[in-house]
This record gives sequence, structure tokens and C-alpha cells, in this order.
Amino acid sequence: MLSLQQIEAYDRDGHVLVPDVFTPQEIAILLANVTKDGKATQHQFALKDATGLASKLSLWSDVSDDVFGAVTTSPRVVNAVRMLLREDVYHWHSKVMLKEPRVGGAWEWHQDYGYWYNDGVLYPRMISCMIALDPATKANGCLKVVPGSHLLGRFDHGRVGGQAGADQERVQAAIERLGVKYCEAPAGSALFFHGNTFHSSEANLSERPRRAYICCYNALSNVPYGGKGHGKPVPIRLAPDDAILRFAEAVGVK
Ligand SMILES: O=C(O)CCC(=O)C(=O)O
Repeated sequence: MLSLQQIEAYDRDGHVLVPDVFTPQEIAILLANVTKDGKATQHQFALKDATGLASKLSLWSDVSDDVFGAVTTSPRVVNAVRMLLREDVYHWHSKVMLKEPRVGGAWEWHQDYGYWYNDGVLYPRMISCMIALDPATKANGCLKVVPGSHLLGRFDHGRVGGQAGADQERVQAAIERLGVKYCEAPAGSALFFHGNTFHSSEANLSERPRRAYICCYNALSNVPYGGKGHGKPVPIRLAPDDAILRFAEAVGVK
């Protein structure tokens, strides 16, 4: 459950960081699944930033019967997203983000709805939940946001490096007015952010990886037209609260 203050912060700032959503044991189970051969490694690809450094990610829009599906359908995440959107949601897609030590690339400034718009979605009634698998710090490329930018509307997006990036002149103007916040996040925390919140992250030149699992949701009232988009527009069947722990033994986590 989110507090009223957390909901108000999200409404005002377009993001809210909630600590301790997942326990160290649950994060260890997730990390073991990120590194072992399986869904996360098989779906992996890399996207280059403007300087040519690459960030890796694995993305899927199904809800699988594994630890990733357990997080995507966790009541701790889905009920928070429902509270923030004030309506029911469906799963859009989920992704494992990997910034490797020393070489992990940046993510350029963008709004997720900047390109989800092209999937036929009419409203930016979409939320991402970024779960920190490692402590995310300024040094290893934590997410940065422009607070309040979810109220600016959607900016035009083009290509920046190998990524979708927003009109840079307008982004700079927004930053001058609203500033930038580094969302340093302890492992196990969840950062919820609005589909129109400007966000980016810097390269990871540190010695530590920066891994995260991001689950994205769309409002059930906002199904894209023309049969486009990601995920199946059906209500989410919530996982039991201990669903992640059921995968502990398989990866040798005590
Ligand atoms: O992992 C990151 O630092 C950026 C993620 C991001 O921008 C996104 O998923 O839209």
C-alpha cells in the first residue's frame, strides 16, 4: 500500500521512490535468474548511446510462469500502480536493464510515452516500475528524472545514437525550468514513474554493475487502437505475496 504522501508526490513530481518493496532474499533470487542462462540472457540485446557505449536489455510482453512473472504480477507492484493510476491496469512489457561495470552506456533523455504513442496508445496513462537489483548510485548510472515533466505533454522523439531520444532543445528548456533529480535507489526499492516523465541515465564507469527490472503497465481503459501495442489487455491475475520465494531453491538462494 502506498501512503497518501507517496501518491501526492507521484501526482506532483511524476515519480515516487518506494524503499524496501522487495527483501534482500527476493532480490538475490531475481539476480540469480538475471545471470543464469534463461529468459533474461536469451532475450538480451544492446542499444548504443550517443557516444557509442552500449547498455544491454532483455524485454518481453508475456507474463511467464517464472520469477519474472511473479514480480510483474506482484501485488506490491500492481496494486501500487493501480493506486497511482486510479484504475485497473494490464501488463505492457517488462525488461531487465543491465549496465555493465566500466562500459555500460547511457540512456538518453526520453519519455516512454514518446514512443509508446506510436503503438496507438491515446493517453499517457502508463506507468513504469523500476526495481533496483543493485544499489543504483550516481556513479553506476542511476535513473535521472525531470521532476514535474509528466505535466508538459509529449515531446517529439527522434534517434539519438541507437536510441529513441526527445527533442534536445526542448529537453534543455524543460531542465532549465524544472531541474534534474538523480534517483539513487537502494536494492529492493521501486521507482514508479509516469509515461511522460522525462528520464535518462548516465554511463556506468564504476566498478559495479547497475541492474534493474522494469515492469510497465497501461490503464485498461487505454488499450491502443488498431490491435497495436504490447501485452494482452486483460486484467492481471495477482501472484501470491510469497511467489518469488518459491524460486529460491531452484537457484540455491537461502
Ligand atoms: O535503465 C535505465 O537507466 C533507463 C531505463 C529507461 O530509460 C527506460 O526503460 O525507459
